[in-house]
Amino acid sequence: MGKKVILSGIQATGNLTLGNYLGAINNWKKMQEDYQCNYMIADLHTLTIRNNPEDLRKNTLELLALYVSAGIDPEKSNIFLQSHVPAHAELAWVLNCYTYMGELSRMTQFKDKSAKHADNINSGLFTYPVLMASDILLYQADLVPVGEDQKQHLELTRDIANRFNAIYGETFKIPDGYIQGVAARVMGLQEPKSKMSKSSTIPNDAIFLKDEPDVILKKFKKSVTDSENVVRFDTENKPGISNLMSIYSAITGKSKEDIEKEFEGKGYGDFKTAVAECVISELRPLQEKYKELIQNPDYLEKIYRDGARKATAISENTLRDVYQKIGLVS
Ligand code: ATP
Ligand code: LTN
Repeated sequence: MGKKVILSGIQATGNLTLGNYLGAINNWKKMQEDYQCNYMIADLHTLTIRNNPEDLRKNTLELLALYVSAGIDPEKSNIFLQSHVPAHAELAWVLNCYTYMGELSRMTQFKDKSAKHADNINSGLFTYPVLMASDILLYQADLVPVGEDQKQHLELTRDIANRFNAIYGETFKIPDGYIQGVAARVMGLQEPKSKMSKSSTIPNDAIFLKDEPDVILKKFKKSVTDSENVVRFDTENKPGISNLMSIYSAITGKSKEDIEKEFEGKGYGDFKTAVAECVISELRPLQEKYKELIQNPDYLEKIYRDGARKATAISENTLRDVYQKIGLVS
């Protein structure tokens, strides 16, 4: 039996955060040895909000460099840009015709993003999950490693695939989510009740992977806590401290109980510094590699060209099967 297949992606909006790293990329890295991995940059999804074209191009290449700096190895994993592989947009059109308005209306990401971009509630934002389903189903993915916030989109993907298979016979593999780790949902440092997000406009709320060490330290020092001054895990009453504990635990591998013991009798100041220091040293090698890679556009181009070739070959097989089954003349 061949290796199981993985597919995941991240939109090319701005800088990656510690949330993207701990919730997604860090898991991607671990899966490269045992799975056939496909990691894309969801540049078509990025169009659902307005972008400056030059920024989009720049963000896309920076994101590619960050994937590789974070340990995604182009020799082991297939790395590509979604827009370079035509089958994604093509299958999305077909699957739009097998997805109900009611289903899409229930998506919480759509509701959140509509509230955030009230002046641009476009139909792409509404059908965003159908394009995501196409990304996954084209590769017959077994597993989709994402953060907690994408769970609802994965459930919709499974519903669409089951519906299609029920009408036309076995066409799509039904994918499972892979939502793992203590940091599947990293919260904002200023607003620890909402997720850390790369498009956040709240100052000091997100740690960006490219933040300098002194900036990281400053952001953790300023992070919102509570007045108890006891390091104890309690997401309801102590969301700030609990979030810092999850970050610390994800990086050091220590359990919540160990962390509580380690900081018994110590104040928040010491704890915040320890969290900042572990994040700084976790990110140091990534940042050094990034500085090198971003100077080497030829190498980045080679990665996405090779990736597009491989991804096109895989995805066209599935698309051809779908077109044939639904009755399009070949
Ligand atoms: P945006 O602010 O542009 O919506 P985002 O930070 O939510 O971006 P996405 O591109 O939507 O990032 O997500 C990329 C991956 O990172 C997904 O797998 C998502 O689940 C994961 N992710 C995003 N934010 C977090 C978070 N705070 N904690 C854990 N995982 C996260
Ligand atoms: N919607 C995802 C990004 C994404 C994705 C995918 C993730 C687009 N296509 C396919 C997994 C599989 C997000 O994280 N916002």
